Parts: sequence; C-alpha cells; structure tokens
Amino acid sequence: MGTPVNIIVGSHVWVEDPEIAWIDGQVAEIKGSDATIVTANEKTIVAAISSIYPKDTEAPPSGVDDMTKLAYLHEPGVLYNLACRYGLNEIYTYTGNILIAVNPFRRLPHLYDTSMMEQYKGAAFGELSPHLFAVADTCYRSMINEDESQSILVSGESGAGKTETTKMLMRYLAFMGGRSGAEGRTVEQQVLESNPVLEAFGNAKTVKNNNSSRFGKFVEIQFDRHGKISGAAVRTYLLERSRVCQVSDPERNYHCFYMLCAAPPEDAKKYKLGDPRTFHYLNQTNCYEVANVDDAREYLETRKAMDVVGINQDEQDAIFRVVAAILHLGNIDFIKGKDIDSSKLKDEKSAYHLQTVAELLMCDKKALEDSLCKRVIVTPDGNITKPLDPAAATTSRDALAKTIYSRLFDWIVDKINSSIGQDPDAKSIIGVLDIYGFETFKINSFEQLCINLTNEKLQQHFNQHVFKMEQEEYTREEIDWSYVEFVDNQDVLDLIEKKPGGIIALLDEACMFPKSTHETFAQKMYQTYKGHKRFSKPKLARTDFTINHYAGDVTYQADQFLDKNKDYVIAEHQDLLTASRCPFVANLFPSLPEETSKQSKFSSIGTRFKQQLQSLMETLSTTEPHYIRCIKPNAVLKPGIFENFNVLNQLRCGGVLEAIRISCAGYPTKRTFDEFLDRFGMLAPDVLDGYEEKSACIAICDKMGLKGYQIGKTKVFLRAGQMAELDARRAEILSLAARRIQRQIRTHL
Ligand code: AD9
Ligand code: MG
Repeated sequence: MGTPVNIIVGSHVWVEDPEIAWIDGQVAEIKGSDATIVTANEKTIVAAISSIYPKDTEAPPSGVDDMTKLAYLHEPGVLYNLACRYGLNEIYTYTGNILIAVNPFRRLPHLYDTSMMEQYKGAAFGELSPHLFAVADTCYRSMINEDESQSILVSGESGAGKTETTKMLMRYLAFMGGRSGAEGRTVEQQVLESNPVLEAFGNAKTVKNNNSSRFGKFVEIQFDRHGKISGAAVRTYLLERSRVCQVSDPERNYHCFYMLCAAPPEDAKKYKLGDPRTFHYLNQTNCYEVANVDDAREYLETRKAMDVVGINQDEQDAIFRVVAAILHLGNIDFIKGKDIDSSKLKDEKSAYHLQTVAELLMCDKKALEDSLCKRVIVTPDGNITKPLDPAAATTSRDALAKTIYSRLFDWIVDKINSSIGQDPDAKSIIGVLDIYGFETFKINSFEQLCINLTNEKLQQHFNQHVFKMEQEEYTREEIDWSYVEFVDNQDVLDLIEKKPGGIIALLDEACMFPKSTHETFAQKMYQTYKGHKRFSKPKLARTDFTINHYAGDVTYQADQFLDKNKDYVIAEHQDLLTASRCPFVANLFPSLPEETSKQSKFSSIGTRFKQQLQSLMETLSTTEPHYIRCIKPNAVLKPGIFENFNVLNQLRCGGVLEAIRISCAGYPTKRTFDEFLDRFGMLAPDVLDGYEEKSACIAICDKMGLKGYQIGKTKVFLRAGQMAELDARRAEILSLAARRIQRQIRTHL
C-alpha cells in the first residue's frame, strides 16, 4: 500500500493498535525514523514512521461512498470509512466498481422494495447511493447495450450475506426481465422460487449462520433478444454430505428434516414421523429450533415453491418419503451377531425402523438388512459373503444415508433445470455466483482444500480483472504506464491442481493404489514439494501440510483425504435401490453397466470438482464480471457491532486490499483537474490566473517537485504518497497563514 511520506510534527495519522487495529492521533515528536504519537484516547505511542499512515482530516464524517474518493487509499482509511458508514446504516460502499456490502443483521425492507428498484432502473452507476440494484442494473444495461453476457460474483465468509444478496440480485433481474402481466408460472417466478426449494434441502443452521448454504451455486439466467428472461440453469457445487448423519451442537441438520417432522398430522403420519428428538440423525445435537423460523410454515411454503418450480404432487410425495426414510434409517442400530465379526439388528425398535425404511423406499426388507450388514466379495471361485461387525454396519448405514441424500439433492437441481427450461437460442446470460468464501479453521480437511482452491481461482480471475480495468482507465486517459509488480497466484493453483504433479493428482494416485495410507500420501507430498515456495511441512507433523494461500497460511490435516476423495456407491446399496418398486427411488440409482456393478469403482471427487471449476471459469471468461464482496461485521450476528480486526481479515481474504494494492502500484489517486485545483490551487496561486486547467495542474505538480505523476485527458494521476505530500505542503501554508493572522491580531491589540 502507499508508502507514508511527509509525516511531520502535527500531522494527523493512523497508528496500529492492539485492540482496535488502527487508532488515529497526532504526531508530537519525530526522532530519527520513529514518531511519537498522541492518540485520540490520549495514549502516547512511539512507532516507526514507516508503519504509520496519514489521516485525511478533510474526509466527511459520514464517509465517502467510493473508496477511490479517499485522499489516501490505505488499510486504516478503508476500514474507518466502512465503519463510519455502517454506523449510519449505509451498508453499501464502492471500491471503484467493486461493491462492498456489510451485513446489517437487521431487516431493511425499504432498501429493497419496488420503489427502490424503480429508482435504480436506468440510473447511471454512481449516480445514486451504492446498492446491489445498481450493480444488477449496470449488468442488465450492459447486456442489452453491448450485447455481452455478464456475471456477478458474490463472495464472503459464512454469514456475510451472499445468499441474501444473490436473491435480491435475482429479484432485480426478474423485475427487469420479467413479462409484466404474464399469467401463472412464469420463468422468472420459477427462477425465484427455486431458491426456497434449494434452501430447504441444502441449507442448515450452523455456528456461523442460521441459514447457511452447504453447497455452492451458479445461477445462469438466460435472456432473449428483447431482454426478457427465457430460461435459467442452476449449477451446484459440493454439497456437504457428512451433515446428514453427523451434527454437533449448536448446529442442525438440513432444514427439510425438521420441516417434515413439523408437517400437518396427516403428512407426518404418512411418513411415520413425529418428534425430531426421537431420531438419531437429529438428536446428536440439542438444537431443534431456529430463532424466528417456523418449520411447520416452512414445510407448506416449500411445498408451494415446489409447485411453482414444477415438481408435481407425486414427486413431492416421493421426495419427502425419501427424506423420512433417511431419518428412520439412522435409527437402525446393530449389535454383535452369532458369528465372529458379524452383526444383527439391536432390538425391536431397530427392526421397526428397518421395516419402515423398506416400506418408504419400497425395497425388500431382507435385502436392505443384508446390504447394511454384509458385503459380497467377488473372487475367481465365485462370490463370498462376508459379515460386517456392528461398527462397519453402522458406517455402511451412514454411507447409504449420505448417498441417498446427495442423489436426492442432485435430482431436485436437475428437475428445477428441466422444468424452468433452457433457452438454446438465448442471446446472452447473466450469471450469479454464490459460493463459499475462503475458509480456515482449527482443523482443515479435504473440503477446505476444495473451497480454498475455488477461492484461489476466483482471486486470480479478480486480480486479472482489476488489473485490466486499471489498464483501461490509463488507456482511456492516454497516459503511459507500466506496472511495478503484480503478484500472481498461478503457483498455488499449479501446486493444487496441476496434472500431473499437483496435490489432487497425487491424491488420486494414492486412492487408486490399494496399499496407500494417509501417511504414504503425506510422505509423497513432502518429497514432491520440498522447497516449494507455497508448501511447507509443519514441524513434527506426520500428515499435516501447510499451503501459503493468497489469503494466508492454512494447515490441512491429511488423515481423511483418501476417504473423502473417493466417490462410490457401495455395490450392495446400488443393487438394493435399483430394484426399488418406487420408480422415483429406482431412478435415483440407475443401474450400472455389468462390469462396474460388482466392484466399487473409484471416482475422484477432487478431480470432478476441479473439472466443474474449470467449466465455471470458462463460462465466466465469456462474461463481463462484476464483484460484490460481502462482509460480516461481527461474529455474534447482531446489528450495530463492527469488529475491526475481523473486517480487515475479510477485506484481505476477499481480495479488496489486494485490489487496492494493485491500484496503488499504479496511480492510486486520480483527481479531475477541477477537483485538483480546488484543493491545491493555493499551493501556487499565481498559476490560477491565465493558465488553463490542465497546465495549471502541471505547474503545481512541478512547482512541488513531484516526480512520476501523470496528466491524462481529464485527470491528474498521482503515485502512492504524493497526495499526502501535497496535503502536507498545504497544511504548512495554512498554519503559516494562521500564525501570520494571529500575529497581526496581536499587534493590533
Ligand atoms: V453461508 O456461506 O451460505 O453460511 P451467506 O450466504 O454469506 O452465508 P446469508 O446470505 O445466508 O449469508 O446471510 C446470513 C444472514 O444475515 C441472513 O439470514 C440474514 O439474517 C442476514 N442478512 C444478510 N444480508 C442481509 C441484508 N441485506 N439485509 C438484512 C441480511 N439481513
Ligand atoms: Mg449462503
């Protein structure tokens, strides 16, 4: 970021503070390379001049609506501006054409109503207060006028507001591209109603968000020649499967399970459901309710939304039957059987649930029990049946639950797509991406690696775009420029996804080689990436490894990587469900070609995800991107609290600070000739008369001895720190003048 220069005694500055990240103060003394600062809370701090930043004393107290309007573009300035605005309920701020959205954690209905949409319709970007409608409107307009597809990339950490933002964007696009007066189920209604359906099955309450999306999604809205919505496609990424059978306090399982338990009595009875506390998959946690959510109402709403998106009554019945079957499946317990290492149903209760699962899935009860407790091993001399011990049978049960659930989710997504319909003749598309932000936890596993790979990819896309935008402005203003530095993260991407040799490739090899363990996999990585700039092995680690991501270091635990990368359906489960008498269930498990059916063939989740990402990036590359960075102002999910360190970290992970850094590497401060003269004309009053604007600006810069600045067609381009230099001179002159006036007053007295 900008190099601080021209700090003098009396300068207003920002200095680092262990409690609130940055605090403002005034320089009292300078000794060598250190400055003594008296802070706003009257503490005295000595800090290196190189670590303090100038504060713009002329910035309006309500902040500026675009960070690029800040006199000094640096971390404390950006943070303070966001905080000021948040305090005034101004949750949106631009950084150039990136929109930063700080989650208000309170409903602001007027902000999103129809009259607001009307206002933004057709307004020039930047004319009205920053808003997501302005981004959506620009998108829509560029699509129409420039005939180019657009995308809006929404990112941020869990609970930051991505999904809410995405829904509002979709509402605006439906408002613009809808057919007024259209009857019945219109395409745009279907697009909007796909949200509650996907949320019922793909969202859950987590520590970080009461309505956390446990999958990523890209919604592609297709438009015809007249700018009307003509189709849409939803692509989803990596649904979290483990949640189906493993939940811990204070989280919940997927919403649909609780909705169904709270369904009207005739439905609950049909599916043999009742109190969620009686189901193992729900009672591992003590959390059954979500504040302000009525599961019974949500059930009816979800059913209505399913009607709109075109899931018919029979299909809805089958979907909920499968959901209920999963809950009953979780209540089947095993104990040791007669034979060594064998298992059998624990008790009458387990037998009842087994019976219920078989009824709901319409499959054979005995075959169901066998598929849970036994494995068939294929040998050259024929098939051998091997029993599973109770622990293995339980794992088998959970694997079945997870497989059924993820197939059900995929079915719903496919159904939504086929029912909304794709327009093969679409003229252009607007894509909206709502995908998990960068993650780093105490324990980071395979999922975090996939998520962080996504973010590395998007970060690269983002950097390239910001870089390009800057370049375009320079070209437009016809100034010479050459970039100082531009850190690319291609090396991290190669480390993870290069084929051959990347981490995912090594993992796939390990998964295919029967003798591999997570230890051999880790050893292989340690050898292969020895000395790699972005890879390290933590001291004493046996299977941990650290990747230096653009957003910081993350240490991953490799122990479950092999298992988590393997995607297969246990052959016995496959056979059981293919044979279901319910066409819906059978259809979720289409039969496989003969040679693959008896062995569990390995297919790599990592590689498939990598391909999905690749295809997403290809789609994005055909569009003009727009970025929205969602920020979660506090970890307690409450309105009015702005945690500085927390926000700074998100600005870093979301690439906002990097975008600013890229811009600082060029000419971070741009001022129109007019603005420049207003502020600095006093530095050379003589040049104001007679000179035309542009020459006056040049004269001032030269007189002040600035080097390396540029004059464009309409603007002055200053290098990092030069604005501060000019301001310091201005402050000097002002204080001299003040002293002179005081002297005059005194002599007159
Ligand atoms: V996650 O990665 O899916 O866990 P998101 O999607 O980033 O996360 P979400 O949009 O679900 O977060 O927002 C979390 C909560 O913040 C919402 O349930 C709302 O209660 C709240 N929120 C977010 N944005 C707004 C807003 N613009 N106005 C009011 C909001 N409330
Ligand atoms: Mg979400």
